[in-house]
Amino acid sequence: MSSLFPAVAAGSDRTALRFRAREGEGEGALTYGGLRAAAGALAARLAGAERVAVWATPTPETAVAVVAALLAGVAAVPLNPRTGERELTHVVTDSAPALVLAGPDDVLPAPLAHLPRVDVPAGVPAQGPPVPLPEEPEPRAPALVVYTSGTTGPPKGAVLSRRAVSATLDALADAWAWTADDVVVHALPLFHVHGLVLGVLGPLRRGGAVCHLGAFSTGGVARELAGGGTVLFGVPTMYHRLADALDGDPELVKALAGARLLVSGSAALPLHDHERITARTGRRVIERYGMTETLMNTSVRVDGEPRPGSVGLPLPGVGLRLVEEDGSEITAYDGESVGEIQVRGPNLFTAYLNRPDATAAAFDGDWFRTGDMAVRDADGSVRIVGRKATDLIKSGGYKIGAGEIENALLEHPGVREAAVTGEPDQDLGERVVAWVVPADPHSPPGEEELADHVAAQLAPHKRPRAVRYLEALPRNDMGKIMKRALGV
Ligand code: MCA
Ligand code: AMP
Repeated sequence: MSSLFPAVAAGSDRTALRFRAREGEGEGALTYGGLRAAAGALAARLAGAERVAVWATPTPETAVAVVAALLAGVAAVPLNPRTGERELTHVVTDSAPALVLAGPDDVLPAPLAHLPRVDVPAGVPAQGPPVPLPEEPEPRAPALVVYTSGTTGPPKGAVLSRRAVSATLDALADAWAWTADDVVVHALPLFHVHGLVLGVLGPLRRGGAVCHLGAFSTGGVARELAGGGTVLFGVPTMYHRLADALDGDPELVKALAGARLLVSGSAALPLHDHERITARTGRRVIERYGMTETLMNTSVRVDGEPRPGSVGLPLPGVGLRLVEEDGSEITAYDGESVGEIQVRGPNLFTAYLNRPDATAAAFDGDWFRTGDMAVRDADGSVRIVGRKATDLIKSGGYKIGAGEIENALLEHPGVREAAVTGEPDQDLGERVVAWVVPADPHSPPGEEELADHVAAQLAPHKRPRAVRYLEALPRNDMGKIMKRALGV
């Protein structure tokens, strides 16, 4: 029978997880044997639940909690521990978890107060004889529910099956020659696909190791890559900061030059940053392209041509087509004809939880409409040139819907009207900008007050980085806000 994590089931003395934030406390690392013992014991307490929430701090407890849920055949719903009141309430109401898994020292906020809490013990459990692991459910059973923003309304929960997780990780292993000898270094949050599925479940499926930095720093990346890390995962903002730091930091240059693989994803890595990194380290950054709903679709291959600016070829098992506005398929690989990327394959999500309407609207038959616009080059590789919806903002690699921020701003008593746009930002790719008509023009709410309001209701990464005050929003004859007149 197929197993999601053969190396966990086998247990061994090899290192599985290392979390640098716990350095010095002796609790930051787990072997496969330790992970089997910790997650196996916890799995026994989750049996029978449909879904469990995981307070997804960047700690080994989060990894143990998610692996325990997967061993138990229970879907895990990772929660951003910085989520504000309104968004957290939505996520727990929508996903209705049976309980919440958290670290013993975590303080959980009010929207979780009604849920039974199960603490994930910190540290390595005393190891007796291996606990028997439950039978694995069938591959189509849900593994994770990951919340992702749309253009309007609150985030939707993408239900990801066990098969989708294993298919995407095995396809990446093929493209990247990813093995049990790899040590993946990263500092990504563990409540999204990039950090959790690729960055934690990926190394565990291979039987290799993950080293999590706790928080991103160029020094931390240099230290871990010099100290045995082989692969770096990051969003473009992280690579931009690494490129900035290279000039004055020979240790960092050496560390990046010595890595087996540097992988960027979640948003486009600007050519300028590709070039700066390659010029100083001799190494090329590989881009892969995915989505919460689809997991990974394409990647530049480690054994292929280096292609800065391209997200590479469809991964094994992934069907990809470009479709024009009128629904016709673009067959030319001419590097010029732009169409929407549509994908199908075992990597796709099953549905949006409780949202059959949104699920149906997202598909054309079995093809998922990504909303990303691209061209294909002569060799079939994909270059992303833009996005269909201007109301989706990618900031620091996080997807943010303009509508959810507008709704939060409108709840502030000092705001009469609001529109939110994304503007180019060298560090973040795009920054969130709020255009606000104050209720009282003589005492408009301050920028910081509005940023704090959004951070407290939704999440800190969704806060506006700039607020612009207007007397009225530009509207067309139908009363619709004309965002293009706001400089979008
Ligand atoms: C500032 N802060 C605030 C406020 N202002 N907190 C509350 N209220 C405020 N008003 C705090 C923040 O919480 C944070 O705390 C600190 O100030 C800095 O915040 P921020 O500026 O947001 O962070 P940053 O340094 O700019 O972060 C850059 C980053 C981050 C590290 C690159 O954006 C990041 O981790 N991005 C990864 C996104 C990601 O994983 N996306 C994957 C989804 P403190 O300093 O304590 O932290 S996409 C995906 O999964 C698909 C499948 C794919 O393709 O990968
Ligand atoms: P999310 O739903 O948060 O997982 O974000 C998915 C979106 O991130 C995709 O639809 C793309 O717009 C974007 N994305 C991910 N990887 C890349 C990449 N390598 N280049 C450009 N855009 C990317």
